[in-house]
Amino acid sequence: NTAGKPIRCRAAIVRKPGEPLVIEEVIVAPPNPREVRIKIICTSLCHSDVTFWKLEHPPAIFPRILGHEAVGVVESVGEGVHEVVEGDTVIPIFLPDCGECTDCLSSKSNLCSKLPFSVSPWMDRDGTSRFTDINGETLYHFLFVSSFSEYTVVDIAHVTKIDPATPANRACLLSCGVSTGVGAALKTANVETGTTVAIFGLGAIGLAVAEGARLCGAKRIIGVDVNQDKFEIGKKFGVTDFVNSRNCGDKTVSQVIIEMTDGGADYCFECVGLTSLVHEAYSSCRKGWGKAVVIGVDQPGAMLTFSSSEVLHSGKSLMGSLFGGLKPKSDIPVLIKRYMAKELQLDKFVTHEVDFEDINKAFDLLIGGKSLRCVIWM
Ligand code: CXF
Ligand code: ZN
Repeated sequence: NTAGKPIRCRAAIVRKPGEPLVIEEVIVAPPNPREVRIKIICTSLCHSDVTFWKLEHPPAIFPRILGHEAVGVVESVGEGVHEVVEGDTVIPIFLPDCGECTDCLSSKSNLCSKLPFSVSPWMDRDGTSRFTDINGETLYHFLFVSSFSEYTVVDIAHVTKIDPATPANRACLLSCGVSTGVGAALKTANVETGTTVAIFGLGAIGLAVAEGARLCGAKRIIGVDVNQDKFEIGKKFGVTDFVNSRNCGDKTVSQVIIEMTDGGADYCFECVGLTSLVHEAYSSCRKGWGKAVVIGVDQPGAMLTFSSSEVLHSGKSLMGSLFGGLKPKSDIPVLIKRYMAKELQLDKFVTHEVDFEDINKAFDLLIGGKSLRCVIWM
């Protein structure tokens, strides 16, 4: 029995920005009150891992254990944890759900105000780390999850219990990217049957928006990308039309979409993280009721510019969507049920699977645009 004792196990550590991860022995402390220690079964690589792996500018947040899309089994729980017990199958999620604050109690928000979301290198509640290397040096956390480790410690507000029958290499996808895209269509935009959707960027998130829009019964799903090959891939996820943004001649993408749809799409999703594309997405929305949803993450401080009249005369909405507007503890089990009922399709997101030793291959595949999701088995 390991409860209450430090655990020595393997973790993939980023020592310097952009350098290959190194698998080392680390010490994982027991969980503090309201924390859970989890044995990771498998994890998958999301673009945010790559973004923070490369992040150079000071202060340097290294050495660090990345990884935030995962599934695991509870090894032990800290004081005051009653929601899960040893042996439960859980998904750690970067977005907290304390269950007590005004936002968590409201069906209209997924932005917990007791533990406001930030990109912190520590545990959420007390700003400390549970990881040290074998020389006693502190290792930083990532997005309150740090799943590139055989064991990790996660605050109970960031833990969702799931059906243990869910295949692990599918469950982990719901921990970040796929949930974000599917949720943005289902929950943030609330796409209606028979409507038209435009998706800017057909990476895993954009394709997950397509999957969500398909589930909602959208009639037309227009994919926008610079890479023509994305149309064939997109078709597997319900994309019906394609705009190659490099091939629009002297027209803007929004002009092309407005012509294709006789006035604009009902819902537009920005899944790249470029303010210029957010503007194009807004312009591509139908006046009167169009909704533009921002999912992509641009550089910190990047600004959006809109003229007063283009907003005033438009009647459109511009919405931000973190984790697809989903409330982790209540909405993720519903997505799992829909997967088990063969409604929500997850299989086609997994293009590659590797063993933990080969974690750097997962980085190469994602950076090279070869993979949607690469599952890493611990
Ligand atoms: C993102 C969400 C926005 C801030 C950075 C991290 N989450 C997961 O990929
Ligand atoms: Zn992510």
